[in-house]
Amino acid sequence: MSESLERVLVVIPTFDEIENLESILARTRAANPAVDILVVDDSSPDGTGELADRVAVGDERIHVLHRAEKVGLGPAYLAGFAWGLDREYDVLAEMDADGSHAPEQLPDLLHALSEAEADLVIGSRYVPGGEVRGWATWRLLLSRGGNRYARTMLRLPVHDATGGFRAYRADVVGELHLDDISSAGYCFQVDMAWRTWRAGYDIVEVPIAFTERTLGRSKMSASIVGEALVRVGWWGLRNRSRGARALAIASRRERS
Ligand SMILES: Nc1nc2c(ncn2[C@@H]2O[C@H](COP(=O)(O)OP(=O)(O)OP(=O)(O)O)[C@@H](O)[C@H]2O)c(=O)[nH]1
Ligand SMILES: [Mg+2]
Repeated sequence: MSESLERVLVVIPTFDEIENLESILARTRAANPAVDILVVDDSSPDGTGELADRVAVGDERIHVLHRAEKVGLGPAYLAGFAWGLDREYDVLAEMDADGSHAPEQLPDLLHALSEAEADLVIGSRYVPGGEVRGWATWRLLLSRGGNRYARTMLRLPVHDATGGFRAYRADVVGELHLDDISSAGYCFQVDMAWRTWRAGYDIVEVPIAFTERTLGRSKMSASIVGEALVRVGWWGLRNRSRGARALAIASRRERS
């Protein structure tokens, strides 16, 4: 990995993940000895936040951010990113706590971030070599349909824009105007990918095996799906012919 991408922060949002937390932290540490980890917990009633505090006592590179209430994945990640930007990490990675994202595959994402000279690497279920294990057909169709919708509406050349296993160059995250993001659910992932793309940065997808959680409950809901449908549709209609990416690239070239 190049010199400038050495300090990696893995942000793991949690809500009621007490059965999954210790295992995901141990696996992350074992497979990625050099990374720092930030658990962002929204006052989980099951005590996930307190458990994270106890684990953090034994590993000075695990940190915990406690938030007052559950307001969605997007705000949790934004708080985690702000924490990481303040501390000048080089890379901000995202990973679920439920075991769907294998921490053993994080090195593939980090490697692609430096070697493929990407600005954002998405661990993708929907590129050759990627797979989904354990989902019912309806769930897979929903995810694939949602991704096709985002790709078409936004003309975003990404196969898994809703995927939440990612690594960003922190300096790029700092450029994305995070202050005006209000997306809460899956839509947050699409929002971030689209912002990255429109700002003229490069996105690379690497194949991952996504495994349905075996413990705890999914937080996916009809309102999360509805939010994504409405917002992505609106963004697409509003921005159809603007060529924002080309403009962003041209203006960055001019500045450098
Ligand atoms: N801090 C915080 N974490 C959340 C919130 N909602 C979900 N999460 C966490 O975000 C990650 C993904 O949530 P899941 O419940 O697995 O939802 P999902 O992965 O979008 O849905 P599935 O596709 O069913 O797995 C998990 O680590 C959750 O604990 C929230 O409101 N706040
Ligand atoms: Mg999940």
